[in-house]
Amino acid sequence: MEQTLLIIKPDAVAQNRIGEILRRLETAGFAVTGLRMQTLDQETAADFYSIHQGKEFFGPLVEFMTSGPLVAVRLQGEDIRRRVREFVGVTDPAQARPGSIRADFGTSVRMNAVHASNPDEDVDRELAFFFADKTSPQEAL
Ligand code: 3AN
Repeated sequence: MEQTLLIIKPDAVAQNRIGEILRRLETAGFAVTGLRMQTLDQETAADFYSIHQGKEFFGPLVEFMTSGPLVAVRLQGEDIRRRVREFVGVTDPAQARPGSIRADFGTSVRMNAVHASNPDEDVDRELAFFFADKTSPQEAL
């Protein structure tokens, strides 16, 4: 079964939105199979976003992602990578679908409340930053 990574970013955590975002994901039918709160150090954040190294927003992005605790959420389901990306809305909250997580809780392109892995990128690599075991509770039963 396909898995993906969603991150509740430091802006959303600081606004006490953890529960609301998890509620929306669960209500939409996405199964949470892993949950971890952590504050990234600069090196780890830079490694996580290494695909953006050299871009003008890279430094501020790393600053922001290390500015406070985040919550990593592992989700599992059929076609989950594409469905979660669709669900959270596009990168810029101002352009995101009304009612989407980014439209409701994001305040700028940088502070856009959540990260959702891009299916065209290495999702397993992203998951490995937060979840050592790849086995979901469902699979272990
Ligand atoms: P997404 O998270 O929607 O896949 P990416 O992968 O293009 O977007 O960008 C990763 C993160 O980098 C975004 N979530 C956002 O926080 C930040 N970012 C992307 N483009 C910009 C930009 N033009 N200005 C500031 N931050 C940006």
